[in-house]
Amino acid sequence: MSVARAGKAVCPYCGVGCVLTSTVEGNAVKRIRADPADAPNFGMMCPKGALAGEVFSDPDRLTRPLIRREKGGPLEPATWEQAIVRVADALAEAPADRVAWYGSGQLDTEASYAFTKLFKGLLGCNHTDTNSRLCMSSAVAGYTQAFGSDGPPGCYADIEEADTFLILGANMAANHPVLFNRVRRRRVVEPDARIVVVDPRRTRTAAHADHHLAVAPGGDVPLLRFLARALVDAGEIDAAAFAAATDGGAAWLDRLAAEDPDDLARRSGVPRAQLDAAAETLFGGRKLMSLYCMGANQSAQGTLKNRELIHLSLLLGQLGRPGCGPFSLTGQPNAMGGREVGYLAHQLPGYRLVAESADREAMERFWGTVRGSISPEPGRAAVEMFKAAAAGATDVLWVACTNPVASLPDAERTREALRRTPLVVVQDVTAASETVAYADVVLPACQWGEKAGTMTNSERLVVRSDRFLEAPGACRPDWWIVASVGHAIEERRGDAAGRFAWASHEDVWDEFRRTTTGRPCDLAGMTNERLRAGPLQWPCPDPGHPGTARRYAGGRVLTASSKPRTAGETQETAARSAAICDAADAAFPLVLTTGRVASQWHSRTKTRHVAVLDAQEGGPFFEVHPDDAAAAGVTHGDRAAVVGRRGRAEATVRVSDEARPGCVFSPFHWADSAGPLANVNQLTSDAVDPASQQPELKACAVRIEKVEEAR
Ligand SMILES: Nc1nc2c(c(=O)[nH]1)N[C@H]1C(S)=C(S)[C@@H](COP(=O)(O)OP(=O)(O)OC[C@H]3O[C@@H](n4cnc5c(=O)[nH]c(N)nc54)[C@H](O)[C@@H]3O)O[C@H]1N2
Ligand SMILES: Nc1nc2c(c(=O)[nH]1)N[C@H]1C(S)=C(S)[C@@H](COP(=O)(O)OP(=O)(O)OC[C@H]3O[C@@H](n4cnc5c(=O)[nH]c(N)nc54)[C@H](O)[C@@H]3O)O[C@H]1N2
Ligand code: SF4
Ligand SMILES: [Mo]
Repeated sequence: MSVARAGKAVCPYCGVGCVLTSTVEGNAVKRIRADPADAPNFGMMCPKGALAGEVFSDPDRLTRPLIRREKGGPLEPATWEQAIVRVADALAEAPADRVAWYGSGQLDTEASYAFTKLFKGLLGCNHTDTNSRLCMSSAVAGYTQAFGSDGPPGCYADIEEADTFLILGANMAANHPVLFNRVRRRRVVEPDARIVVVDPRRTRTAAHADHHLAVAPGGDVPLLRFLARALVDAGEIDAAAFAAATDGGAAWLDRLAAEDPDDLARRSGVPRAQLDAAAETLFGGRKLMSLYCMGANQSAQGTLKNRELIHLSLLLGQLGRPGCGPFSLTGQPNAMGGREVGYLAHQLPGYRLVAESADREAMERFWGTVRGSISPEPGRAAVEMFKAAAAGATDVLWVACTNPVASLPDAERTREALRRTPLVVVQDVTAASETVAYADVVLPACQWGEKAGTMTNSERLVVRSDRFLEAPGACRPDWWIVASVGHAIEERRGDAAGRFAWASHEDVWDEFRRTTTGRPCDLAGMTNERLRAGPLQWPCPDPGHPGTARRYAGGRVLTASSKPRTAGETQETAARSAAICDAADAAFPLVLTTGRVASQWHSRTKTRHVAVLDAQEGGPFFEVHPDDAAAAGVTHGDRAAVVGRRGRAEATVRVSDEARPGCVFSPFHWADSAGPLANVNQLTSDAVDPASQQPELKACAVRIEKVEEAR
């Protein structure tokens, strides 16, 4: 196969989805440029993107399939045929409810669709879920409950028109840097623009805020209700218009009127005067754009936090208007695409649901499978999937493009799930993933640049990436690996349907795009030819359609009544009773929150190879407020343990008044390979949001103990 001398691809890191052009010499990336012609980055990129060519220098790169003949034995080299037969036989022989797939928002759409078709279509198994459950599922639930459909209403270009940015639970300066540059530039162009940041920590993002509200963990819902109440009390709201334009709005306003603003302020953990001042940035018909991420989603109240953010836009009557609206930032480069293919346990392609009989029948017809072959029961969501596996409920667990040992809450249970499951299949690019150590079959995949494929960024923009590098050894594109297993299972069954007989990624795309015809995320008009020419935003129903920047014009949404729905009383009551599930007490007086730093990506399988990035943080750390450090008897630079109800982790103490008193922050980038106690997910709680099943990774109760270093 010939390889191009330059290629365009979506940056392999965050959901901003910058398009990067790589110049290639030999089989190595020589230089990466952000092409000014390409949306959405306008010639910008951050250091991670600029240095993304260095990830190819991985000494642990997987280059051939590996098989472990028995648990405890060594991983030995194998051929693709041996590996595929081993996986296909195991999947075909196990009962459909004893197999599971755990994937990733970093897989391209083609691979994500192939996995969904293999498990839900061919095997009749809905136990498919991904790290998106740890990431975006509260946003999915929030949008779907409010608008009758997932997916953001607006687009990045709203940033250039907004007056007030409400950035909640998002450290954009570190984690969506190019998009944050657009926010900052807006304030230069329009000096009257305001930034309100809601985050317990004084982050790099908060440093740019006009108002930093250092919310108490679990305090977002009362904080957002306070802002809503302030709008009403200031006479900024046309209550009759709001009630008429929404489903449930009148009752919602009544409940809001019954709240006591002082009580809301107290529960938010932010002084009333600061809240009053921040509320004023919403007055006078100013255009509000809310930008939110894991501080909103990773919570047992994640769905309600999303809904309260949506309520603010509805109250202001701004849904569907340029420069306005609720905008959920996606984390991974294809977090959106995975939702479109329907890989979460309750979904089917094209924003369909397994619980809807019409949706199941449509997909059974499309896939040419027997009527009734798709189970009507939603499968196990991520946390439930690993709990079940740890309890011995699973025979085959296929993990692709994610490192659950490092990233799922309650790491010791994740390890137990992997030890206990008879056949663990791990499809990855590097043995640096902690999860590979638990694999019985390792499937080596191509990484970015070594394969072509399609991804959707935060603003529904669908981008095709080129292949411009030769993959090492026997690595194969993810979609090819799935298709080979699907084909082998059909052959075993004597089924000649050829459902996986795709010759290229373009064949997979062509099939997938047709599943979305007439659906909310309609991308049927995005032919391969068009995507080769440039990106497009959905909905894009036919090949002549230009794509859609903003949905819900005139405030009309996809619910039965076309009106947005407000949250119900039961949901609000539940949120009031338990702000944090794993709450602090005398034994565990502090709240640990976890997240990210600018220079590292998740479990560091990529960024550890980029010297400049890796040098930026010394290793795992706990950021602690001076008062809490003093109370625990630790000082800056000490080695300390953070101890919680499920385990402990150790790291270096950073004393900083950027921390909120009572809160400890630790990044989750360093896991088992950085030392036996580096993995902060040994502490995190598996409590989940009841609607979204998203775990509460942002809050668990801990105490700090000094560790005496052995001399
Ligand atoms: N450099 C870098 N960039 C990344 C990633 C990465 O690993 N590294 N990962 C990508 C992915 S997958 C994702 S999902 C995004 C995540 O992007 P972000 O959501 O910005 O990242 P986090 O650091 O996890 O959490 C954001 C903030 O939530 C705050 N927070 C904690 N608890 C609460 C709370 O109760 N309320 C509020 N309001 N805030 C709270 C934390 O203090 C933190 O500053 O980043 C993407 N971009
Ligand atoms: N405590 C705590 N835990 C968290 C979070 C938090 O804020 N706090 N955030 C959660 C969130 S939002 C997320 S998104 C997750 C992320 O958590 P993970 O998904 O576990 O993180 P990564 O390190 O990105 O793992 C991706 C894996 O895919 C491999 N890979 C890269 N490219 C390819 C490819 O093209 N094909 C294949 N097959 N493999 C590839 C990489 O080598 C790596 O092993 O972590 C979650 N866990
Ligand atoms: S902002 Fe995100 S997508 Fe853009 S270059 Fe940086 S990491 Fe890549
Ligand atoms: Mo994420």
